[in-house]
Amino acid sequence: MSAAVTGGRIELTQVHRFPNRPVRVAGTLHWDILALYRGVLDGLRAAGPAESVGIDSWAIDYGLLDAAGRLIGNPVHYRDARTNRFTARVDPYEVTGLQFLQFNTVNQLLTERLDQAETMLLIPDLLGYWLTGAIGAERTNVSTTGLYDVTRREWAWDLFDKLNLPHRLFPEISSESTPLRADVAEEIGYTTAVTKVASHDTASAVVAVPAETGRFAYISCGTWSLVGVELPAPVLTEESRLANFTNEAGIDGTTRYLRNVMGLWILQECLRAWGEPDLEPLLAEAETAGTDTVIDPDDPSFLPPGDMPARIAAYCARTGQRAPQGRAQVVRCILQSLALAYQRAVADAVRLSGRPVEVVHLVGGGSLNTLLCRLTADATGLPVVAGPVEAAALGNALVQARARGLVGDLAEMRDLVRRSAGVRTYEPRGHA
Ligand code: LRH
Repeated sequence: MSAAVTGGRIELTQVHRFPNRPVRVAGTLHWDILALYRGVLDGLRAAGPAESVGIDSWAIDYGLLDAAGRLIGNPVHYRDARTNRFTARVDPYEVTGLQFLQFNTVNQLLTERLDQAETMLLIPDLLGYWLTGAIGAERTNVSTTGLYDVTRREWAWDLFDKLNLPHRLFPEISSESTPLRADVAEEIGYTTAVTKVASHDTASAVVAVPAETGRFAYISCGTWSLVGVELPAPVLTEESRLANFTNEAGIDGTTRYLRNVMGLWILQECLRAWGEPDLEPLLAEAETAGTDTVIDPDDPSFLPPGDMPARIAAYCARTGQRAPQGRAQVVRCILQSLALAYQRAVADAVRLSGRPVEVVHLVGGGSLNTLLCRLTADATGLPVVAGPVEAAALGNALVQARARGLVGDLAEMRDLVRRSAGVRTYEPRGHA
């Protein structure tokens, strides 16, 4: 995406899009990281001379470098089965404040042989290293590893010793901009600098939430749905741990207090299983498809890629419910189940943080799904403000714009989003 700030607005333009297709090799699910890097280079070339570049991606996953700075193997996908054996957390909640997800970075690292590894780089830091040659870790993403001390705002060094993880792996947390390597500049046709943005996509998306006051909840709605509130400090209580809420770092010292809900992944996998039919007609049918069936989107059976319609049917059999009949009912079942999961997460976030909420901002690709937005407004009993769609890209660009003096604090960035991006409000229809 290229972005420009002009005339009190920020405009995004899509310049290049490339697929992200994981690949299973000898039983292990990997990211095709070199294909992604090629996509980045093609995108930078197509964007033409850019004053600055910022990188954000999904969290948690990483590549390992050897002592010569070479990548050791292809990064493994967090949906790979290698972390299935983790059924309880290994990192202390009172230190990391992180929700338990079996695939958290810390757990993934504990499955690896690390003797050849010199450095661990999270995905955006790895791409940044290839572009610039500079090694560093970006804070918002570091906060998703289970190896970050949320109170001290540093790597949790004590924890490395307890878990037998070598200190050398973890690069300094830095926020410096770095110029491109000369050979990369030559390849894309211009030079520029990589600006450190909120490299965790969800953190970037939260920057671009067009909230007017602090009394909002957000749903960053894409493959995952990240549901929560923005706070000045982490909540590390026992109740919060039991509710599996996470305290991820946002920009400017904010805390993203949220829960991961499995999200549109379940729908995406159904579409894949059905041979990628058009979504629009299915959503139209799902409007009136009568089914009361509700799944728990966070059931572990929905995590790995596979035949999702069959897994939904199996879940219904296990929970004594009538499986949805036909595609429209399956879609309806997924969306109403997500809306209920959002309602629970918003209610829990409010209860556990004490932060009152008047509106739910639903940002990301899911904001185009009118049925999901409507069901969410109905389930939460709150107005849902849907949009911007490209929230992560906008948040990424806003932080770059700020580094160049084009916009001020978080409130100003959000003003800019409100002036620039279209949003649509869904009022809740009365509860029965
Ligand atoms: C969303 C996301 C989310 C993480 C998951 C791995 O893209 O970054 O915040 O928990 O991917």
